[in-house]
Amino acid sequence: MGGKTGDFEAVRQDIIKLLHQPEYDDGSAGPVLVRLAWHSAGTYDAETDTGGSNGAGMRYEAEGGDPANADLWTLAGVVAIKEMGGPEIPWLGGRTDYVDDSKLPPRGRLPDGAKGADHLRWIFYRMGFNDQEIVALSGAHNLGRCHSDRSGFEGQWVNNPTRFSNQYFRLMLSMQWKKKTLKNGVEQFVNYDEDSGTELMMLPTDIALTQDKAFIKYVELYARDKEAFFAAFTKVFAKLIELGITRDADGNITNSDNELGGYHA
Ligand code: CCH
Repeated sequence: MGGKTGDFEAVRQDIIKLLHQPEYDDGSAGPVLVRLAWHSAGTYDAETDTGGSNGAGMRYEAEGGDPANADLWTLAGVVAIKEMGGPEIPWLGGRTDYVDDSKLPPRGRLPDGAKGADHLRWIFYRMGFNDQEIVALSGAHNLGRCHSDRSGFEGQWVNNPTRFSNQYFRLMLSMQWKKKTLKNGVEQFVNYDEDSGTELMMLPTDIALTQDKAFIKYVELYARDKEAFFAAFTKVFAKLIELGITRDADGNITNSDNELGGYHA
């Protein structure tokens, strides 16, 4: 990818074009791209300064070796969020596709949806997030769905999973969530709405946000105040995709072998 700002505008436009996928899930590649951005960044460990989106280390886990680069994954996430009605998240380029082997994160750094509040804290504190930020980030589950052939969980969190909003928090509080064991033995929470005939779901980690004194304060805030959620999500997603990256005043990344330098988009 070239170094000029204009190049990223062209890339943004290309990403927008590929979002519309009539044959895929709910007609959009947006949610899965947001998850891609999160997984590329969410391996970060502040203590050892390993993982994170810089270096595109995720290539090494991907079967078939997808050579897409680290900037593209994070940019696709922010473009998808905006196109789905979400906030405009500040984004800077300059990540490299080079990663020192010793900086590759071990497996198991991403959260397990079957667990509870302690696990969420263990995972997200490691990246340097606090309780408020954990709840704000979880709001991404307003988008997309679970696929039993990928995670074992099944279904979507909200009725319109390609529209970014605070509906996930609203439903979390307003509906009765019942534990359900799927055919594959996986446990999740569901709400069946007789009027619409639809079943919505929550992961055990989502429900854990309502069962913890510190977390539920923020769930309540974001459920009643969409603007507060959008502002918090903007800040925390921007932080997520910059984990492990330090920049100089011009936005150039200073802590990686980065011949191209950084650029603002
Ligand atoms: Fe997530 N997520 N996520 N998630 N996630 C899944 C799907 C999406 C957890 C587990 C799962 C974040 C945090 C967590 C998205 C964004 C974010 C699935 C279903 C599981 C399981 C995967 C499948 O079967 O396809 C857990 C646990 C946590 C703990 O906090 C964060 C943070 C973000 C982004 C900021 C998005 C988007 C999806 C939908 C993907 C799709 O394919 O539609």
